[in-house]
Amino acid sequence: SAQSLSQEKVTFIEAAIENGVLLFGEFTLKSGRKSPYFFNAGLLYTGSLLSSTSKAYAKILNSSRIPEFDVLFGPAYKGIALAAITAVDLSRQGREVGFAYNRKEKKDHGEGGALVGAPLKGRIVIIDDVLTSGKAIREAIDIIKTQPEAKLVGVVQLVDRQEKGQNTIKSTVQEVEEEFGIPIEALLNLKDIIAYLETKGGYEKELAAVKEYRKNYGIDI
Ligand code: OMP
Repeated sequence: SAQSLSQEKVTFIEAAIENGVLLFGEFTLKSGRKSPYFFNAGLLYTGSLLSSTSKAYAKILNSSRIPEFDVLFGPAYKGIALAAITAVDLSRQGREVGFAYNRKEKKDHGEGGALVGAPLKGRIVIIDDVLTSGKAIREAIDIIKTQPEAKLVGVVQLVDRQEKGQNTIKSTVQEVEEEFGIPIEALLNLKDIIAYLETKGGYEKELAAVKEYRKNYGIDI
């Protein structure tokens, strides 16, 4: 309900709309789904937007929703910056964790290898941008799985679009949580975005389109 939307979330959603990070229109998603809204984390490009984003990630990582961990892993490309800023924020609060990411391209000189940063050892948390069908997060999990000394303990997304997964009628979150035995948390979800639009008013057309989309691809929430 609208009442469950914190002032923090309202501020973040408003900043996202103002800066074109959260857009309404017609978008074709990676999964092929045609969506009336899109969240582009690549447009979080000012210091203040990055700062509020890292603070929100850090808050979830410091909560009991995510277990203790050693390394934050940010999948290329958007996850890299998100994990980096969050590691900085945690450090400023006196909590030291490693930061690691992957390259998309293989490199045959210099430091070599597809992984950069902290060794992928110990308990790993993945930080990423948006969760739709789960393809992107599964690719990131596959990278962690190639590391024998790494144990994935959680995932934090910027936005959970609360959609159906790839193969079942379950939600993506349910599917991936069950398959890998880990919690998946998000700073924002579709329910928050809908609650915001309802509270704010003036978004009747967008709300109708988003609700129609949710009928096709959403999960019961
Ligand atoms: P799935 O791989 O289907 O879960 O889609 C998630 C990825 O799609 C994200 O990593 C984004 O790159 C991209 N995406 C967005 O950035 N914002 C959206 O609102 C929707 C998508 C998307 O294509 O589903």
